[in-house]
Amino acid sequence: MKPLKRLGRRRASILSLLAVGALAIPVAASAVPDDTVPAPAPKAPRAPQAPKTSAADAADAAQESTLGGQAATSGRYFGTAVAAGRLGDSTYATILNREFTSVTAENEMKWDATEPARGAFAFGPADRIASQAAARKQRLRGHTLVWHSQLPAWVASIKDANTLRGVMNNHISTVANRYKGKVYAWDVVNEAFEDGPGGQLRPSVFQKVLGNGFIEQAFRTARAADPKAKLCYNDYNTDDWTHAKTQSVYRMVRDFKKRGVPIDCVGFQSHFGAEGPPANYRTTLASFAALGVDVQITELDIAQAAPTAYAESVKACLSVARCTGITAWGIRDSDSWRVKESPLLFDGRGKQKPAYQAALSALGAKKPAAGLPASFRWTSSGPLIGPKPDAAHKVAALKDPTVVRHDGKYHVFASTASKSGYNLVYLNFKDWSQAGKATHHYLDRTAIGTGYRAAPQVFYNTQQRLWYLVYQTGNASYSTNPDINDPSGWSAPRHFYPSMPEIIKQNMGKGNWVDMWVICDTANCYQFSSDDNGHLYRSQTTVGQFPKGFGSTVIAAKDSKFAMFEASNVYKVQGRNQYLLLVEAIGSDGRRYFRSWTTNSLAGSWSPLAATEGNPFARSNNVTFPAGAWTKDISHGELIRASNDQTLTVPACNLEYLYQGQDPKAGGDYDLLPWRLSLLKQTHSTC
Ligand code: 9MR
Repeated sequence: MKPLKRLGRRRASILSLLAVGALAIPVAASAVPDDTVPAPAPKAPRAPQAPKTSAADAADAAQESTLGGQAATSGRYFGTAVAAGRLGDSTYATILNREFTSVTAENEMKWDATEPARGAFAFGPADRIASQAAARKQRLRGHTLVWHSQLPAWVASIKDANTLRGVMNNHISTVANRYKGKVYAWDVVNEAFEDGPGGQLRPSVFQKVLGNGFIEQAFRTARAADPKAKLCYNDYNTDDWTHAKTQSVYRMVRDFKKRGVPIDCVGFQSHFGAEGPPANYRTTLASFAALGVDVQITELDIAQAAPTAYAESVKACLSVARCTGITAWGIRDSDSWRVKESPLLFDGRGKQKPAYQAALSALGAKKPAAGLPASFRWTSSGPLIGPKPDAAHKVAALKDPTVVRHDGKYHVFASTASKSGYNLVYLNFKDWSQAGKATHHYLDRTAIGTGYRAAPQVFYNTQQRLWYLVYQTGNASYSTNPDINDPSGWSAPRHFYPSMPEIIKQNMGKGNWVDMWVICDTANCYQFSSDDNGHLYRSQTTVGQFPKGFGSTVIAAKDSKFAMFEASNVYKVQGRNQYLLLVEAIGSDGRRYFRSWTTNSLAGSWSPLAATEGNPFARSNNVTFPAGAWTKDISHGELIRASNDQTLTVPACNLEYLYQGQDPKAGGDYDLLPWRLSLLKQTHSTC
């Protein structure tokens, strides 16, 4: 918004342009206010700077969560089975180290691997897994000490109970001792129960030779060998609460707890078909947990990796406080023992599958915040706020609004235009339907005072706990107020700059220094301003020094005079490492509209977003007027923000823009043009 005192100079410059015939669009001269002067025939406005997106992409990627990271937010781990032979595969290792916070040796700690011949222990591959896990600070689940499968023939053929007991205890002690302090939980006994309706123990060599007590024996031996490791019973087909096998395991655990047999956890392998977990899966997990043991999903894989089935499995664990973690049984489909069923979270090339996203969001990950669209469409209200003249304020127009929502109310500050000059007005209201009824508080009655004040910007400085009103007085000025509801609380104007920065003087030509705008990131506060001559200026100070110290003024963006005219807004886009710049331009039809750019850094260069007349941020050609096209100008205004602080954060979706428009037929004295405030609402928002 131009300062009144420069009006004569600006009008002169426009008239001189008209005189040399530089302007092609015919508009009745007497009806043309200088704010709607036609611009040169449209050239596609130039981008101020070359596009730059890679830094944003990287920053967004860094914010993305991982399975392990997301599980950790609820104190859980998310693990995977690993194969020692694959640790050298870089795709595999990259995913392993990025996503998982626990590992289980898929085969390397089993009996056939660790004691292939009696007393001849071999730990090479298991040690590699253990040391890599330690180096990466991943938990290690020990799998498994006593299992009928992958059992060397020399054990399976033992017939003598004392011999087998000795062999079993020695195996447990030796292996558990080897990984003492490294293994967080051991599957002490694996798959001891039969499937089917009987629910009895499987006739393994251990059961046949040692009797049913072998399980208790194994747990007691394991506890003695590594008293700090959690000791688990692990099985499959124990997910459905009604199954005989589930009930048998449940009775065993209940009995162990009752008699003090050392058991700390129960593992549910959870090798599911495409239908995923049974409906009563949560009941199963919760019922075991209620016995006083931790429960864990230990070998999760699901035929065809149905995303909902993965989500259900994850949510079931999350619903049980003592479900302490989830392990997927492998990383890529090509690593799986069920390779033909593609049951895992990553495809053979290591790409995340839909099941991955489903698991991640079931763990509570928020979807990456949506970004701004590349084009905009709006619907406009009719005029909502117009002047309320009183005896001392013969106001002809309300202009240049700034708005925040605080304490359940919109607080709007605007310029008042009248024959006697510009000043400021404040009003608040609960919703837009009441905006027209709100009381207008004229701020020239406060310490802000009379004289030229215009184009306000309001925000709350969270460090100083003060509201700031930034506005133009010829210099860039501000007032502060501890309570936005109290119009009389504003302090007298203070200047940000001792005088107009040199670079502005040099580039402003016949323009005006207008529309000061402050926005801060975590380190610095920046002040943007326009010159009605194609330049966007930027000064900076530190957050700590603000409001003092604005300097190092540079041209942040430039274009031709009318393509980058005035009324710039700069915002942070919520949830993104992105900033949005809006600048008011004068179109080929002589009407006001907004162009937009984005950047990743407030001190960086700006890339066009919707920045042409054909694809504008907001212009009469992308706005519908259900209540009648009351204006052709979409002029100086403000986005409705997501927060009121100095970061000037706006949502990426469902944007609303409070702007000034005017009756297209209006004309005459510029200061008496009938500007009114109206609201644009974004349509076709993608989120
Ligand atoms: O995934 C393991 C596979 O590589 C082995 O060939 C197989 C041998 O029995 O064991 C697989 O893992 C099993 C796990 O140790 C216990 N629960 C069932 C798993 C899938 O068979």
